[in-house]
Amino acid sequence: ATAIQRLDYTAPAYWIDTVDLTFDLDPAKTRVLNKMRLRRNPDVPAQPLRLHGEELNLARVLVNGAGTSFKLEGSVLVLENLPEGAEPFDLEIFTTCQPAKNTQLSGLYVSEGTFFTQCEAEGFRRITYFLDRPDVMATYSVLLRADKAAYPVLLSNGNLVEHGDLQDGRHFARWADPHKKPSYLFALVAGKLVARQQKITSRSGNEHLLEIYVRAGDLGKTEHAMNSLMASIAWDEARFNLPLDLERFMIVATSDFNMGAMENKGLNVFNTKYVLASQATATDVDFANIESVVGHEYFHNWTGNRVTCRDWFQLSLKEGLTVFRDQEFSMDMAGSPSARAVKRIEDVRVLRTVQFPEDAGPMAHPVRPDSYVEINNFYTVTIYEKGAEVVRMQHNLVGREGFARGMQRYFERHDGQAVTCDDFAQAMADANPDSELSQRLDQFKRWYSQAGTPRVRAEGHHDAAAQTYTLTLSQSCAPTPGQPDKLPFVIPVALGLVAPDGSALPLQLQGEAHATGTERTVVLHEASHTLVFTGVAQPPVPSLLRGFSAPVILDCDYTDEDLLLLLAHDSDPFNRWEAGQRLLLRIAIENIAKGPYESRAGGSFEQEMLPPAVLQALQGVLRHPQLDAAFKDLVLTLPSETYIAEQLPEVDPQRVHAVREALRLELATRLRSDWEWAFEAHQDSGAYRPDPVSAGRRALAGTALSMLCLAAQASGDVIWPGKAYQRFKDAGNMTDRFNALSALVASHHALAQPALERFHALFQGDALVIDKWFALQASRPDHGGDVLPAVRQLMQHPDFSLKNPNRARSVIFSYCNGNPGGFHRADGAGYDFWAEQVLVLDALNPQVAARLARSLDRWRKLAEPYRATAHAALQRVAAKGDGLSSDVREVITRALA
Ligand code: HT7
Ligand code: ZN
Repeated sequence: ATAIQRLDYTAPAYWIDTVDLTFDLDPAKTRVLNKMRLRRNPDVPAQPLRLHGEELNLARVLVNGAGTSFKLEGSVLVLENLPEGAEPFDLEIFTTCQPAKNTQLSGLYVSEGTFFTQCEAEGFRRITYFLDRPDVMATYSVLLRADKAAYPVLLSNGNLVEHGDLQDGRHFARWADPHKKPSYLFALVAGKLVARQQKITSRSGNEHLLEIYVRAGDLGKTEHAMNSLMASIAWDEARFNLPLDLERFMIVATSDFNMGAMENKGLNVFNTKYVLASQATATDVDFANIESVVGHEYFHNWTGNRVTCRDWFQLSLKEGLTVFRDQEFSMDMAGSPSARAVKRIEDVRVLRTVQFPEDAGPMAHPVRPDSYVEINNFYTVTIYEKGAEVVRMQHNLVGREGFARGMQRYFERHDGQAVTCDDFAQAMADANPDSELSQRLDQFKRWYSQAGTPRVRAEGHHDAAAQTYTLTLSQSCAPTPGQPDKLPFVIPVALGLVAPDGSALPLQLQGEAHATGTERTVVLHEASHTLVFTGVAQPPVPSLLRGFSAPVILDCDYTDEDLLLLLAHDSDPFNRWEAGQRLLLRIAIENIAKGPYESRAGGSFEQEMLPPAVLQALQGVLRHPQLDAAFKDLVLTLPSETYIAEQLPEVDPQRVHAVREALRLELATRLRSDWEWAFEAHQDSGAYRPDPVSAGRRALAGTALSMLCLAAQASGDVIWPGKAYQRFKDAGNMTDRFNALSALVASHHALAQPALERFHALFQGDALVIDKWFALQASRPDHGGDVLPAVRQLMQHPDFSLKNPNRARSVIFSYCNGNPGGFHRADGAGYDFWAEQVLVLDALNPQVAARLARSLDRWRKLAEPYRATAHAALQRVAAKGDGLSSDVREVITRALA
């Protein structure tokens, strides 16, 4: 397959104004009659109509009711003899497809006896021939016909206009969507489902019907999703003045889904994982994810659906903006400043452990990519998470009110259109003409066009005599594929200065009449810039990039004492956490460098790694009377193996694993009585609520239990594993139960096995809980290479299926992506397993296979023998050549380039 280039964009040669679809639904052979009204695009030279299609059987093509000549060029239907001139004409296409055989889960497919569609990005062409591109927006009406007993519920986008019975036990429903939309937002669902319904009146007085459709036994698990939907609707109206524009808004849950959820207009389809929750079956993290994903898909109703993307290179226009909106929603829902900070830390953690490596690897691409082979490969953390950071920087440069004005300008200009990332930034700048964004818009837009994570180097110098503090900030960005040289970015750096006593210094730059505040944002736009602060009597510690004000790597030669000061006193909670992480990271890296690790592995590090001052500081945080439990939990969690590895020039994954495990053990044993206190002090007796404060308390209690089981395993103590087992048995909610089970499994205690068996027996038949059961075992800390055989064993379990993406992810992805210590084996067996699974999955579901194919993106960073065996595994997959999907081929080709 050839690469598609962003700069090759041309407007479509035809517009499609209306689409009238009739489906005769049958799993083996579904008939699709597609009647369209088209017209030539007068702005484009006359040319044949070329319609996309994939795996369709074409039966008939009529133009204005009469037969016409056509040809098939590969999968493209070409019509040359179309009416000339500007008059609209009718095109009727009759095709059939085979939903039951569709294991790719793109287009029309069957899941547990119910029909679903997934059309983003290019799935509509698997349903009918079409101009399957986001800038072709049409008005749809849909007639669904199916057997009534097997498919009692028939849904599509918009409003139900007619329904009734047909002969032979069949029935029909006709839906009309009042809004124009691109084909990727089309959806239908047909099956045996039940709905939780909720009527609401919006702030503007309009009435709406909200519905969440699930399988019959799951209705009791939809309350949280419905509450999240109502909260999302209220939030978007209150914060951005964006109301629900539909009489009816539906969510349908399916257990077979390639991603998290899909924002089809008025008919969102969700992975069950992001809908179903009860206190007995879902953890606090699940509850939070549901709120955020329900919000995300709902917010797409404006950012993505009302204003969509001109082409798929602009994907971040909707995804980056909508992630920013869902992050803000979750923060607003969380309430307190401290809970907001916790959410920010969690989001940044994802960005830095997943997106930064992507931006430094073979799949690095700009937020607005320049080319792709398979668009499905570009639903990446760069498009989503870095894209959200780029929107966040705009938000911070124009302020909260200014951002709301920019959004308003964006919708005034572009409602009903398919536009570009540039259009968004332009609206934001135009609505804020005096802002730094507006003044440096062209340079700011480099965030969209240049890949790679910029590094900011900070160097400070205190002049005691002059009472000045000079801070020089310089930026650079390493080459990425196809982009050897980078121009400077616009980098907002939020900063403050912390005095040796921990107080925040008033900030006054040379030339300013007086000090203003203790925090400000300086905008670094040159390669290097120097700031001189005056009135600084004693050497301060700079607190830089507060709240992670830009997606960059900050290099600053902090001493341990500097970091301890920030950890204890920084008024910015993000940087307080960051200081602790820097200290722990430094300790891990020093010890990784010490080697040889063989003699020190398995927790038998002779010398203590944590200096007393660091241990004391961590203890201080843990015991702090004011700090929130969720924040404490984040501070006391070591940087992940992946994050540590990313900081090293060359990675020996086993050494990273051994050092981190040993550090965890040390933290467990040396703070043992503090963990005991933390566990006891964070027990909740009241009714279960998944709010951030109670969830934080459960998280800290869970970490404490885990630490206590770890310490017990080393000392031979039986009390804490016993307590963990008891808690596992008696817990009143899944969070506590699963934390207890994880503590036993991670500490390799003998009680882990009976607990796992009991857990499986208790939740047999609940797919989402059984996914957790699989994932926990596949991601448990490796001891002497014991995880891979366990993973192979798990794949023999009767509950395992490769066809179900959630289940495949719970075992294979949990191992290959979520368990570096288990996966990166010196004998290369983890990589052999990976290659095997990529190839098997590719035959079933290329989208899921291509995601798995990304596990070895960073193979070039590995030390020997890992590097050579990883390389060989990649070559083994590549050797399949044309037998690979274009999805997997693109990922592997880039990795080997
Ligand atoms: N816009 C959607 C992205 C998506 C997707 C969802 C489900 C299955 C396949 C998919 N391909 C692309 C989801 C979102 O970002 O909201
Ligand atoms: Zn999205």
